[in-house]
Amino acid sequence: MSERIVVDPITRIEGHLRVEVIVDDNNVVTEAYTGSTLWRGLETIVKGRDPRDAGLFMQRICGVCTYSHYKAGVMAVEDALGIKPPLNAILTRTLMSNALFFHDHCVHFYQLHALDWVDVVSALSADVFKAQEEAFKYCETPYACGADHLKSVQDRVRKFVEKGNLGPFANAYYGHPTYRFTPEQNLIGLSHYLECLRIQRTAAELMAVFGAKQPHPQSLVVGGITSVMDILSPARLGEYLTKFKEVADFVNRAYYSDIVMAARAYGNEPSVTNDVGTPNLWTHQEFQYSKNDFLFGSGIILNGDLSKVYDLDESKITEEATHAWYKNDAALHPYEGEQEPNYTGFKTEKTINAQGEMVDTKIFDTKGKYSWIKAPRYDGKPLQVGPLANIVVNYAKGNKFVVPIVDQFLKDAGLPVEAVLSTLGRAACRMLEVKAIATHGLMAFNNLVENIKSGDTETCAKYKIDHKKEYKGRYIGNVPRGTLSHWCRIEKGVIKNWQAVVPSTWNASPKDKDGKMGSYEACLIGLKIADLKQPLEIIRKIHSYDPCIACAVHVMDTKGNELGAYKVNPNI
Ligand code: NFE
Ligand code: MG
Repeated sequence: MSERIVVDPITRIEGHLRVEVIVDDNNVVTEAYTGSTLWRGLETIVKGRDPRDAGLFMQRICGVCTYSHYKAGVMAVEDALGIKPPLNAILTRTLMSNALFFHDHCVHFYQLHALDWVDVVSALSADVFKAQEEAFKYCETPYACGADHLKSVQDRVRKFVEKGNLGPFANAYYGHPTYRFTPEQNLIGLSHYLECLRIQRTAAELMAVFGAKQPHPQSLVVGGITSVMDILSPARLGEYLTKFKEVADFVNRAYYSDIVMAARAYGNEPSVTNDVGTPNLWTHQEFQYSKNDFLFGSGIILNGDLSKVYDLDESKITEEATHAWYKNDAALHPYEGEQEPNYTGFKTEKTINAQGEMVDTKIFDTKGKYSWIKAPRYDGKPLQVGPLANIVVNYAKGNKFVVPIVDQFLKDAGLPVEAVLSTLGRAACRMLEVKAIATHGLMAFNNLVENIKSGDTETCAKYKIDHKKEYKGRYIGNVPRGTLSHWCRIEKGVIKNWQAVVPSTWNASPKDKDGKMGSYEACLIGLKIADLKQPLEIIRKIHSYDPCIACAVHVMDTKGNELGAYKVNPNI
């Protein structure tokens, strides 16, 4: 008999995501549905507004990758108006992207994902001397892994446990049979979890050097940047360099070695090695470090075939809403996109609860609409975006910055390149993305200093908006969760339409009209779950994408009621 497992909400992510799967008699997933239970509507809010304000509105899509949408909002308008920002502005924006990726990926792996791999309770029984020795297997100069330090980590966490309160470590399935680390390896991971709390603050400060604050930096404008005094100040430049090196050191000596340790320990755990989700991978160039060059390039891989990388044809991008709570189901190009809500709610089914009573249960209406997330498609196909796509596409293209880092990792981890196409590989690629930034992210810094020294101090391009003209433009780029695009149309000097097609929208997409799944759903099919009451395998897989549902659906309460109605007149 089949059984339904519901995980709602998936925690340790941004926003509200519900997962429903059906498992067969062998506990193998045969059907999967992932849906967002929250809508925000930023695309609607900007209609009729001044395009110069779009970036500031767009960064409110999310509280995590605020800079992604800020930059995308500004650059989509620049593209529409034909503005070319000066090199100093381009390079400073890249330095801010360095900080965003450092912050995002370190926080994701340690604070949001690590407890899917690291059993904190087991770490308390580790022998600290053995753990100190173990750390040298993954790094020549291990980070925060001396026996004394590890003992202090155990003492700090034991205090929580003795109080019967696991604090930030609560609500995990400790002791689950798919945990693969030894107590000593768990202790190494736990030590780095605590260190990352400090490092993420440094990464946030790194953003603030040229962005004024983090989250929600403030220094981009259409045409360029406003942190003019900062890029001209040796003290501020020095501050950037010091903080960058502090985070890069953590990436090199803690994050890298923990992923090598995970790859060796989990390399034969079927729940993280067997699938890639959607095998169509898309990434887009980002991290411009000179007049024409980018750290990461663009491309599309279809059906996991690494021998061919295709160029993007933007006209093939659509979003449809057959199974999403919007009025128009049709597949529309983002320039024509719509987002008028049409909430049809959940279905009610009779089920037997733990007490043996028949009760009404709300479940996804899987034949109808079941998510606020639309279904983006490329030439009708779902695409997977994110660090896995970025690293694999760039590796397949022979990117000179990416290939040596990936090859070294595969050697250290003892894995073939195909192993990267998996849940474990997704965690590895996220680390490899920041490893590439830690290694090469200062090219933009050095070029900025050289450019200023050559006498070019320009920071903003001049432009005019002609109210009689119609404009359209877009930003496509790579942000921490993958390929992000913003598409805008401007008429009579104000925004006529705005569409954000966001990484988590691609990956968390519901089914389309043909029943094709997004990557979250696809990666769950065939998954065997050891204990239906502790679905850690589902959570680990979904967490590996670093879901951001606030981004994906860009207000309602938990019962689906309207919270309030607001009328904004943009002309006042
Ligand atoms: Ni809210 Fe985001 C990133 C964007 S989401 S985090 O990265 O854009 O998919
Ligand atoms: Mg959108």
